[in-house]
Amino acid sequence: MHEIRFFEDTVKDWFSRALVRGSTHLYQGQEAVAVGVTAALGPGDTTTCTYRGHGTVLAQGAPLDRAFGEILGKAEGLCAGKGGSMHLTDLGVGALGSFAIVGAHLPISAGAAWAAQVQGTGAVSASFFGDGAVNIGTFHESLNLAGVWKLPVVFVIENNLYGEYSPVSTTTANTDLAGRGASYGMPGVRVDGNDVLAVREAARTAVRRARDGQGPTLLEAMTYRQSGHSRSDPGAYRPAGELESWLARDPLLVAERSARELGVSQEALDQVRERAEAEVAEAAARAQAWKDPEPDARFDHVWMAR
Ligand SMILES: Cc1ncc(C[n+]2csc(CCOP(=O)(O)OP(=O)(O)O)c2C)c(N)n1
Ligand SMILES: [Mg+2]
Repeated sequence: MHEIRFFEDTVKDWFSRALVRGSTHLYQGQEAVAVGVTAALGPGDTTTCTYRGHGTVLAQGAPLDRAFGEILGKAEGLCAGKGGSMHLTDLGVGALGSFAIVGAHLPISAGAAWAAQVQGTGAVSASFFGDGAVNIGTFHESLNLAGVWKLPVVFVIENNLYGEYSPVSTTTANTDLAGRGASYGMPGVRVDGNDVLAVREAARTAVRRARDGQGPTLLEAMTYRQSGHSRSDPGAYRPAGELESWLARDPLLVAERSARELGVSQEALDQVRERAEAEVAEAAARAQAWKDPEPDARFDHVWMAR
């Protein structure tokens, strides 16, 4: 979680200094969701996520330097520098992709789960998406098919209370999003998305269910993005005091509190944070030192109709 936080702080700094063009969607505040769910996954399991996906892909195990390299457009980046911030992908660790089209990846996770079911691999697929995706057609189609075919998939709503600048209640008539699981014959579970141990526990139950052939689960993780929607959004639409109340429940603070209660010393916790900070700084420096791709490389991996 510290690695993701330092990674995102670095990305925010790069974009605000115009070292990277375009936009980025940061994950500070939501780290416990990616880390808690992926902690319940094992080798061979897969994930898909959104354009707010740096945290998920890193939690799956993608290397810090190649993720930075991708954002910087370097040839050593995870996608040879051609995907950028919104499209981090690392098939080697089972991160099947980050998708900028809201809801586009739910059918892909259902498909990965179907492949696992047909091939009998025992693999589970987890799909991370925002509260904004629950009113997209693919949400209904994917959950329904997964329910009917009992696919080994965990659908994870990262409910951060906003879709772009709109509070959930202004776009969704029934804000009990977990409750929608009932419509598709699967359990719907709401969990504190800022408590990594609670998320891991809920995810373990869902993953076990999926692996046992009992089918999918809909998890709704209640969380908050501490930055605006994207680079250019200062988040001025948020009511006074809202950010502060969520910062008081920052997932890193919650995790440290849990660790202390379990007997971990403050010194050990400080070491974890310091090591993460140093690893992220080294990876960032390594990625910045990589050369830009050769101009001719722009035609590699591109399919052109003639
Ligand atoms: C199909 C589609 N419609 C609209 C958009 C524009 N858009 C980009 S992000 C976003 C908000 C999505 O909010 P949510 O799903 O809650 O995810 P969050 O950004 O909060 O993580 C919208 C509407 C899009 N990318 N794709
Ligand atoms: Mg949202």
